[in-house]
Amino acid sequence: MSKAKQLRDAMAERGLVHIMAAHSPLSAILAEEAGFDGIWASGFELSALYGLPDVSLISMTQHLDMLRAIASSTSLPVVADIDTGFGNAINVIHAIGQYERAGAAAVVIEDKTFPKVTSLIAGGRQELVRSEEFEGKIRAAVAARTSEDFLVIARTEALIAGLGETEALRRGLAYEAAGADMILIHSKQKTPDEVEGFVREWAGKVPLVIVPTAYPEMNERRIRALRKIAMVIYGNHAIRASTTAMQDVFARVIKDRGIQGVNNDIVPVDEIFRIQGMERIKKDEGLFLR
Ligand code: SPV
Ligand code: MG
Repeated sequence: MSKAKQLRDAMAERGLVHIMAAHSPLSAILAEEAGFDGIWASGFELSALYGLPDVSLISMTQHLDMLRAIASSTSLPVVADIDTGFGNAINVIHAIGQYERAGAAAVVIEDKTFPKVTSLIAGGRQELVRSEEFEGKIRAAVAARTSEDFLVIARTEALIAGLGETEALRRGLAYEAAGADMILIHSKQKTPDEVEGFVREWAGKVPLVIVPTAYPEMNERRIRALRKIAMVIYGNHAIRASTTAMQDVFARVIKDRGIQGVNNDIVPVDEIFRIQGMERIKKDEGLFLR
């Protein structure tokens, strides 16, 4: 079964899928082991991995290479964050072919101008393209996919840009009419009110996606109560969790002038061997090295 079909089936069966961000095959493997339904190949996380801000500095090739490595290291479906689609509808057509072949199950395309500015930054320059232009990008993405199961998710940044609920709803419906399989509604309000208001008013037929980073109290119970959300993306928790762990351990090593204090608080090397699949290598050596 294709990963795209797997993702569609998971939503149909469970009603809601939990998608965890990853910036590397290692983080994707850990997300799979923890029990998530899919992986978010996050532009924010990959930018941060390179020590860069998420403002369209990472190239499509860099993101695609990481997505390919992630997709081949996990059995979970991967949802690709392709930002604004790397240009106009022509660039989107090219990107869809590349991402589908690289093993993505879905893409999320957002209606901001290129280069974009990361959504959650205070006072960020948030400019949207005309709705008609973005509808053309969605139509192009739908026309370019080779499998009907491959999901094209349209993300509106209307709330992030301060354009209000009416414009966000209008854009969501226009993107659905253009062929989007789902609508991602993003908000940076500190409480769920803004997104909950949008979801209650949503009259479209396609399900919604949210990224509740700014309003973390929006848990599964609250999401399910709204009935229209089929996917929740945890947008940056892999890079934040690893940053927390590294900051803590690095500071202790410097303070202790050695690694003796942290040794029992971090996973043993054997655990990394397990994740890397060293067991398999030992078996293959026994079988094939002569
Ligand atoms: C990402 O993870 O790259 C996202 C989500 O697009 S956010 O950073 O919240 O915009
Ligand atoms: Mg992003």
